[in-house]
Amino acid sequence: MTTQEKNRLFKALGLKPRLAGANCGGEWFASGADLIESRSPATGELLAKVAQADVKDYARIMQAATSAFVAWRAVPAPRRGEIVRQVGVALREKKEMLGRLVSLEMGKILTEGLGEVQEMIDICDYAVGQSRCLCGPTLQSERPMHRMMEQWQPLGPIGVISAFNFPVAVWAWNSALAWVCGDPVVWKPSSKAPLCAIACQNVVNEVFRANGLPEGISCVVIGRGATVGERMIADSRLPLISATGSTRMGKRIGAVVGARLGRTILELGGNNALIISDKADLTGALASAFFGAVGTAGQRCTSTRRLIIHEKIYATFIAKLVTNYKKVRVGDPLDPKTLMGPLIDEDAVKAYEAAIKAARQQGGKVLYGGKVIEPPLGRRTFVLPTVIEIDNGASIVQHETFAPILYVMKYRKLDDALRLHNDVPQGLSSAIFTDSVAEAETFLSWKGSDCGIANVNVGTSGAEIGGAFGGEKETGGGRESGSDSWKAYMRRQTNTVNWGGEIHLAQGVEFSA
Ligand code: UN1
Repeated sequence: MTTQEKNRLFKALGLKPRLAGANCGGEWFASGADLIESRSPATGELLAKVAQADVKDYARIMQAATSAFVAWRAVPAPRRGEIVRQVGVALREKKEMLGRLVSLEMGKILTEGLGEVQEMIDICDYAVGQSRCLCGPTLQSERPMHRMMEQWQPLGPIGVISAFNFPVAVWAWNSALAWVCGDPVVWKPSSKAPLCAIACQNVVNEVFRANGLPEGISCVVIGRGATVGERMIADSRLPLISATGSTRMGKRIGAVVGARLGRTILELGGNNALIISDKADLTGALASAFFGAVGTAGQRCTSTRRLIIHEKIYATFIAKLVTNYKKVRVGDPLDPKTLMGPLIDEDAVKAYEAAIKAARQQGGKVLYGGKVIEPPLGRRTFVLPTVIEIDNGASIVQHETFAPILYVMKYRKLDDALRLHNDVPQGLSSAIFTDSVAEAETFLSWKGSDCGIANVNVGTSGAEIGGAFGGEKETGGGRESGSDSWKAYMRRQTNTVNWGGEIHLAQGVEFSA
């Protein structure tokens, strides 16, 4: 991207070379002395410096969010939906710019950057519809002339902690739903992608201001985990913390929020496998495995990390896969010919190298890749996508490495494939490729995949927003986005109403003086 293009992009999204990291609708502020430098993962170019929020700024944000809750919860839900509809329109207008910024700051290729913005638009649409359907059932009372029902009420300000790899979409999944549910949002984005957060907040601010809404319904607080993150998770004014990140981080959040009996939605590590049966359409399986493992440079929670391939087709499939890998153009994420951009930073490259070394030591055989490549654009963040043949039991395979490393292994019987499949600590996404109904249904049955997401003839990554998103085991157990995930953002209330006048105790209990 030329300097001129960058300046145009910055102007359109309200970004400047020097920014402050806290906002609740009005001016941006931040009194922290330390600055985050946002640098392009591809070139190392300094994009902007962001002053971090400190304790005082956090207090100001929380003050705004708690008072905004009182006003926002009183706005009828469909009206809140109308505001979210307008956010969706504004995002459509800025889609190209935001998509470019995601590519520039995070390093995913442009089509994926645009796809991520599309996810924001989609969840806004979803939330608009949901705003008229925040409904509970009416239940039959055992008492005469009584009615029972269930209501869903706004919960309070929601803390959202998001990761670098989806620097805008995951926030939108949470915010669009939280807002229609009547909850303000306090967002701590990843310090590796602060500009994406600032740009999104600027879009939302314009819509909220045009509607005369008070400050505090949408808040951003960019700061250190030790300062801002720790305060958020311990803060009982945030009844729900929705966090995306590593399992290590999630265990800490779960413990602190659990100690105050708060709620969490945790979307943590995945170790997603794709089973490829000898009864599969291999063209589809190949395309899906390739996108799942190489897409986003393997930096999705849902990235395909393991292929469990039937022994009959193993050699042919691997040969085709490696042919595809050889054609991957690694380079500038904004160049339309590029298929794989850089990793987020040098630490990610170290993790990639360490995993490959460990895999070799643990008996793995590198079938393709395994190398850091000469930096095409200046920063040592470019690697070759890698295929390693290894046993599922190797300890490196049991870990999620956030890099384009794919472990491949063979199976003979479906039961063995399922055992390998589930034999990891994580449980986010999974898939089988097969044309056999029996195999497909087995995979989706109680003895099949133990993950939160299980697909047939669809890869592990690239989930639509309409489904509940999340996983089991060390993935954390929460659900975001579609289906009935909205319920986590509301307070459930059971109501019994006596319209007959006479007092009846439940269970036939008699009690009178
Ligand atoms: C993530 O990696 O945290 O399923 C989110 C997908 C995306 C979302 C991934 N829709 O790949």
